[in-house]
Amino acid sequence: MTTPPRLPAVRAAATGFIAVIAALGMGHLVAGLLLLPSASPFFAVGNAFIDRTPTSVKNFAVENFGTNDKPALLIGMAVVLALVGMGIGLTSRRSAVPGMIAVVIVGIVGALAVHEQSTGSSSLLAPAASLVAGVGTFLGLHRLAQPRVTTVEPGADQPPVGSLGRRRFVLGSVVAALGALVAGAGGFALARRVDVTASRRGIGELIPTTPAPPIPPGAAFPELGTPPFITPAADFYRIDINLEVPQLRAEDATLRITGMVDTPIELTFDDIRSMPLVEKTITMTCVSNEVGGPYVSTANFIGVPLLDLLDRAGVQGDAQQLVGHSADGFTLGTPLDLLRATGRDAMLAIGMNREALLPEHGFPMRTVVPGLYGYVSATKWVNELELATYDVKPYWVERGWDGQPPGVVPIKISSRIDSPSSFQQVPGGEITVAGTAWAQGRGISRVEVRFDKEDWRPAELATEVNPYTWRMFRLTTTLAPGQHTVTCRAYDGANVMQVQDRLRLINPGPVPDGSTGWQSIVFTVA
Ligand SMILES: Nc1nc2c(c(=O)[nH]1)N[C@H]1C(S)=C(S)[C@@H](COP(=O)(O)O)O[C@H]1N2
Ligand SMILES: [Mo]
Repeated sequence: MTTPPRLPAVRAAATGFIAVIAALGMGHLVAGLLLLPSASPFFAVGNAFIDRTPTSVKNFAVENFGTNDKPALLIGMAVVLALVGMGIGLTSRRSAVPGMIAVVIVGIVGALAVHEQSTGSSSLLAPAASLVAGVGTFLGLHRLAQPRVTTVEPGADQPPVGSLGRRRFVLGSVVAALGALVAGAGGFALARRVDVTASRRGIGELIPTTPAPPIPPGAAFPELGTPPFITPAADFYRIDINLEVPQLRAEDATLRITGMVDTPIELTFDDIRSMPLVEKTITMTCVSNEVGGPYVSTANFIGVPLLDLLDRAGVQGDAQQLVGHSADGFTLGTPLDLLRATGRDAMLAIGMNREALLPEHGFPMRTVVPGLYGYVSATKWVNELELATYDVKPYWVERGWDGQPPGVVPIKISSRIDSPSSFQQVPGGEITVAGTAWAQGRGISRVEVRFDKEDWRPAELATEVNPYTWRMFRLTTTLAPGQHTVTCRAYDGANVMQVQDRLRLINPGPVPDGSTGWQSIVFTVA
């Protein structure tokens, strides 16, 4: 008995690698067929990873995995999986058994992630198909990868050893890899069958019964570098826990009001759309925004007052928070006292800037509570509003964040220099500093600007729109050529000054705590 020849290392590695891609492609295809993107093992593992981000870096996770682009995580996962695949191949140069066991283990990890991330037992069909594709591809390629031992008569023309075997292996690998890519792409296409675009288009322009007052001229200085007063929906900052934007149709959407209420109610999107719609100009902010950061935007939100909806259901006296449940599995809790303090300004929104919400901002419905950070106020893709005590722990509270007063604070006074930008070289002569300040709920009454170690000077404020919105400022001066530092600080409507001390996101004390500190920019005058 001779032992079978060892597989060449490259073929072994390729075998494992392609088996892994085949498994992922098939999983994605079946998830697409099922219309359950979260059943795709690749996304499920990514989301499970986000869920397990340790406490110390969760703020990092919110900021970086929460924004529009999550390539870092997805690319990192792809690289790790490629290496795992190659490793699996290399353990199986003599026999296919170790690799098969490894493929099955990877498959089980994927299935567990899907089980955790996706509801319904049918979602497990995706990892099951993945496993079958992975094992099948691995065994098939492993067989093709065996070098053929050809006995050649002495003196005869020899084909290069293994050339026939190599051709068959290369062909098999290419077919398997292409199949995997086509399956994966098919999965993406199928998941799009939920035609959100058509559903949004069907809604058309949203005209409020009670429009917001028009934005007065002079409310922003975009020509000087501030953002426009109203942020176009496509530029509105985005923060959420998802790798894939939930794809929901308005036609299928319902909102239930449950928990500590006299009569639970259920409303369809159409029910809500046909109520009198109000429009409010509101500036939203994320608690994870650093000093000078971009997670602040303003829109004309259109919807119905949340408190009107709650009145219909009848909130019981001992309820403490309103817990929003979302189609992505996310939950957040708004303290009822803080919600009530906003009167009829808090809303269940179905539109932004006269259009249906964009999918990434919660289409078809979300909540907006002015004056509070997003993580305690702004449930996107909301499908249930539950009245509860603080015993119910929403998503971030479960992960160690504060969910009730006094830990839940109103948005802190902040100001940001939009122009000049850091290390910008500005022409000599007159220079203008322009920026944005916000303290939703109290409004901004004053902004001061300081150059180098000079005295503070009052900046000119843009016209106030309402206390729930940001307020732009500007100041023009002449400076000597050379390097300068400009600093700004704002005061709220009660004349309270913005806190000077830098509070970074990761710090002792309540978590999360919005950032504080005065922003300084260094620039050069030519
Ligand atoms: N369903 C859902 N809603 C959510 C979140 C989320 O992860 N999932 N994140 C919250 C956070 S932390 C913020 S700051 C706001 C951001 O809303 P935007 O992306 O529309 O700006 O959404 C909130 N609502
Ligand atoms: Mo946030």
